[in-house]
Amino acid sequence: MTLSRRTILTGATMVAAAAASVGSAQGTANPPTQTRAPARGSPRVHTLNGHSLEWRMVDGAKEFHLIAEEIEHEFAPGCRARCWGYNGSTPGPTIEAVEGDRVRILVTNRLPEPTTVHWHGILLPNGMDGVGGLNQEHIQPGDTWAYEFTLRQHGTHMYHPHADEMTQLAFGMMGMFIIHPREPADPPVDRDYALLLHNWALHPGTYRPDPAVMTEFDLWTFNSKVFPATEPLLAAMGERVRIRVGNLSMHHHPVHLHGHRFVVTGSDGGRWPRALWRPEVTEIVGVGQTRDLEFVADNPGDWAVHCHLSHHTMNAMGHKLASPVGVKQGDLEARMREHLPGLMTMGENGMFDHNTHAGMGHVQGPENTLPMAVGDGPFGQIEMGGMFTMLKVRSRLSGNTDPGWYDSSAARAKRVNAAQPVEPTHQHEHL
Ligand SMILES: [Cu+2]
Repeated sequence: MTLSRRTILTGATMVAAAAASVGSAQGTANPPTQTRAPARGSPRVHTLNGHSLEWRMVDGAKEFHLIAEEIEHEFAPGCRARCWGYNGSTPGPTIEAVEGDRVRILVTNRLPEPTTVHWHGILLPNGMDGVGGLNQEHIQPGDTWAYEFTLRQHGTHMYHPHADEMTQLAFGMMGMFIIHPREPADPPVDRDYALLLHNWALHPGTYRPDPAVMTEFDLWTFNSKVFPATEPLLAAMGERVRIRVGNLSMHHHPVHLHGHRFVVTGSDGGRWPRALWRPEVTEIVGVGQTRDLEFVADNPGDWAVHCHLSHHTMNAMGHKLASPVGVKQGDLEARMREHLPGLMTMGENGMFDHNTHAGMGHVQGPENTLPMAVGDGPFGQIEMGGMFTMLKVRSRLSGNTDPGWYDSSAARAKRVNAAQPVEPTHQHEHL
């Protein structure tokens, strides 16, 4: 085993595979098959890297079936973990219904411990609220319970266990619950995306999240994926786009969109009156909150969409090392290599070099651990991870196919020959 400079950076002990090999998910039951558009004029929600839960009409109610179970989850190629989720995925499938619907949601517990489901933000009878011990007895392993209520509102909501939350949320149990309005939204949207924010304490070299961690997380995810495994958002020029963002992580996240202004049009409380809509380019989505962000895609290109906390657009890293930036390392590398073949010192001039090498796969970290920052772009390493994806706006798209990189050659920053700063003038007197 050789030490790498990533190891030096992270300070991570080379943990021998801490967990047993990750097993495959337990089977899922036959899902209902009927599905149809939720409401006239409303597009179906596109849950990035995910899907909506199918339902069938039974005794006058839309019947959904959630199966709580252990799953094998991939955050991005090179990083997997044994997580808990619903119907084979984390987050669980998005539940979509229409205001006024009667819904029945069967919940089967295939976990090794009791669970419940709380319907976060949904107005319902007290006995349907899903707080274990308060509103109901817990759902024991092997049991199936039915929740049934009529949807009296519309908006962007969520679902998650209200039983051993510390473990069950940390392991990935959550999903979106989207209620479309009975009347089409005004103005109608052409594309409706859903993103659920979460954080994971998947320590380097391990295969199961650590539920005891409260602040120092290793992975920050959009729909339980990290960049570059996060699916891009697509929009054709002129289309109105809604991004529904929910947050069931342990941190607040300022979600930032490049190239466009959006208006914040709603929250867990439903669609806001227009007088409350406000233009933003960054919107903080607090823990337990949802926000609806809407904009017209009117600026072609590949635009970054990300959390603006820079550590949230990175993958696992050490939190306790002194900063190496500006520290002259001299012949340290050569001398240490005598004892640690393959070692590379790093960080003297910043982290760019390290990110580039790591992103190209030249630096091996602990097993099952992604580089801090990766992503091949058209101009080199994007140096991102975690909560990062792209909005790809094009004059035309072919279905949901990724159109590839945008050709920005018509207007692109370029290198110029001007090493000295321009002499300051007194322009401020002549504005
Ligand atoms: Cu964040």
